[in-house]
Parts: sequence; C-alpha cells; structure tokens
Amino acid sequence: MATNGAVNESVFLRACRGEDVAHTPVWFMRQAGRSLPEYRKLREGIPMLEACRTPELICEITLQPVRRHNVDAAIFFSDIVVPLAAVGVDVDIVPGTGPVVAEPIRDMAAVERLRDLTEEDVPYITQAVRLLRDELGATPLIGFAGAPFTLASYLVEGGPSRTHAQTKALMYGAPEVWHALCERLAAITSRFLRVQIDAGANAVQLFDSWAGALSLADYETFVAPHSTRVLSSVEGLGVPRIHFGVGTAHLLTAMGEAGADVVGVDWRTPLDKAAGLVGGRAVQGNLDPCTVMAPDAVLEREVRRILAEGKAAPGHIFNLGHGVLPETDPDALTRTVELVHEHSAR
Ligand code: 1CP
Repeated sequence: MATNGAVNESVFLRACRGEDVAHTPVWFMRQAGRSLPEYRKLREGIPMLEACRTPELICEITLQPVRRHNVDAAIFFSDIVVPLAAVGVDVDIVPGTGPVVAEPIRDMAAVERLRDLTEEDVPYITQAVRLLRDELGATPLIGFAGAPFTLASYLVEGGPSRTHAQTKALMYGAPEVWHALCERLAAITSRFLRVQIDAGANAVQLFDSWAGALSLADYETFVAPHSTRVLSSVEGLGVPRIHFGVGTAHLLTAMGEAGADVVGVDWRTPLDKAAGLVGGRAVQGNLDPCTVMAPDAVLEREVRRILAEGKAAPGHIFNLGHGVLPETDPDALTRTVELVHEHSAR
C-alpha cells in the first residue's frame, strides 16, 4: 500500500507511533452521525445499512465532520454489523435501537452456517476507501471493525443487551460453540480490516465496546485469544492498531497485550493511570461525552486535565471516552477541537 508522505507524517499517525507532535491530534468516536444536521438531512429516507453500502454516501458522511470540526483524522462511516450482513446474516439496524439479528446464533449448527468474508462481498468498502483517500489529502483515514466478543454479543442476544446474559450463558455453558463462533468472527473481522487497509486506510480501530462486562479472567480465557488473532493479522503493515472498549479499567493491560499499538480508554480511568497499565503503548481518550455539553469553563478545564494526564504515555490521541451522543451540539465539538489544539501546541 502506497502511503502518501504527508499522511504518514500527520500528527495523528505520529502520535500513534509515539513520535513528537506539533499538537495533540483529536478526533471523536461517532463524529459522523446524528449530532450533525447535514448527516440527518443526507440520511433522510435511506436505511442505515443501505447508506453503508453506497460509496458516495459513505464518502460524503465521512467527510462531513472533517470539514466541520477540523479534526485530525476521519473515521470510515460504516457499522460493526456491515461485514455480518455481507456474509448473509439477517441483521438490520433499527433506528433508536441499534443492530437487531433475526435469528440469534446459539448452537453449533448456527455457527457453522456463518461463512467467511471475501473482498468480493464488500466492493462498496473498497470503492469508498479509495474515494476517501483521494479526497482526504493529508488527513488520515481510520478503518474499523467490531471485535469478536462485541459482535458475538449482538449475534447471540439478537440485539443490544445491558447484561449480555445470553452471551455469557453460551460462553460458560457451551465453550466449544463459543470458541467456534469467535474463531469465525475473528476471520471475518480480520478480512474486513484487511480490505480497508488494502484500499488505503491509514490506521484501524478494533471496537470491543462491551468487553468491560467481563472479568479479567473471563476476558483472558474467552476473548483475548480471538482479538489477538485479529490484531496480529494486521500487524506489520505500517498501519497502527487501536484497541478500544468501555469500562475496561481492569482489562487495559490485556487489551494492550492483545496486540494494540494504541489503547483506547473511557472517561472512568485517568490517562496517566492508564498509561502505566498499557506497557509503553500510546493511549487514546478520554473526555466524558457529556462534558462537551458542560459550560465552556468546565470543558476547558477538563481538556487541559486530559492533555496533562496524556503526557504520561509516549503518544496521546485526544478523543471522547465513548461515542458522541446524538443530542450533542456540534459547535461544542468544534470548540473542543480548538481547545485541544490551542492547549497542546508545542
Ligand atoms: O441511523 C443512524 O444514524 C443509526 C445510528 C448509527 C450510526 C451513525 C449506528 C447504529 N451506527 C452508526 C455508525 C457507526 N457505528 C460508526 C461510524 C463512524 C463514526 O464513529 O463516526 C461506528 C464507528 C460504529 C461502530 C459501532 N456500532 C459500535 C462500536 C462503537 C461504539 O459506539 O461502541 C457499536 C457497538 C455499534 C452497534 C450500533 N450501531 C448502531 C447503534 C445505535 C449501535 C449501538 C447499539 C447498542 O447500544 O448496543
């Protein structure tokens, strides 16, 4: 993959590699989406998964927050269930709910029906990444995928779940089915990331959003081997790997060891503490998504605190601790970018 020199020297990629930067890079998880009026307008009457299969829409939606907020990276507009739909899983993204799976996967027969992903299944991903690389200039593009555990939680539950009870029941009750499922998901996720990298993505983020629901022991037994497979499948390609989950204070060391270059941290763990747990890796985070709705003086204080705490790691990418909330005022995100740039200028 030919990496454009200016992209390669961007503050975002330099920070991922732990190199000196002119200012701390910042982007926001879910920066493309419902907080933006221009997104809501473009999506009118178009179902989410259809938007995710239309290269021109993917490209435009990905660019919207880059134009508006002056963020230091773009995140590819898609969803973690897109590769599952591409291999024939009957999944839809229901407005106001999230992914809903028609036939939950809870036995070996269902696992065996889950086939591998090929590049030919997702031509719109390759096309959209190429379009974006032409448009983005020196701004890096982050590709992403869902980690096996988080994907499995939707497939086993049939939709979003607060407790992940069915998922854990399968994990404990039928570990051979669980591991077979995660092996297939690891293969699908690895291929999905590889397609994005081959088309020109400059970094990848593995979202294990719900891994924090597990104890460290269960994470190590049931999840880490599969996430490690995914992350090692995209190692050595010159593309930094970010590994993120919510409520993962107890898992940060293991998530780094799974093969990440950068560990994403939610707002519950101060970055200086996180830096001590992730073994010399860069960190990403960790403003509480609610704080962008706070008075400006509070926002400024929190940005400064996080920038100071982030100095404990060899590299820091400023982000929220989880995705932008839909009710967020987009101007507050633009303001956050300004504050990060201003207070981190070297
Ligand atoms: O119609 C809509 O606008 C639907 C809302 C929406 C959007 C904009 C969903 C449904 N997904 C997305 C896009 C999306 N999903 C992105 C886009 C790029 C960006 O960040 O700007 C990304 C990275 C995701 C990834 C994703 N989807 C995750 C991991 C990140 C996270 O937030 O933890 C997860 C868990 C999902 C599942 C999902 N898809 C959509 C929703 C509402 C959910 C969460 C449901 C739940 O609570 O379980």
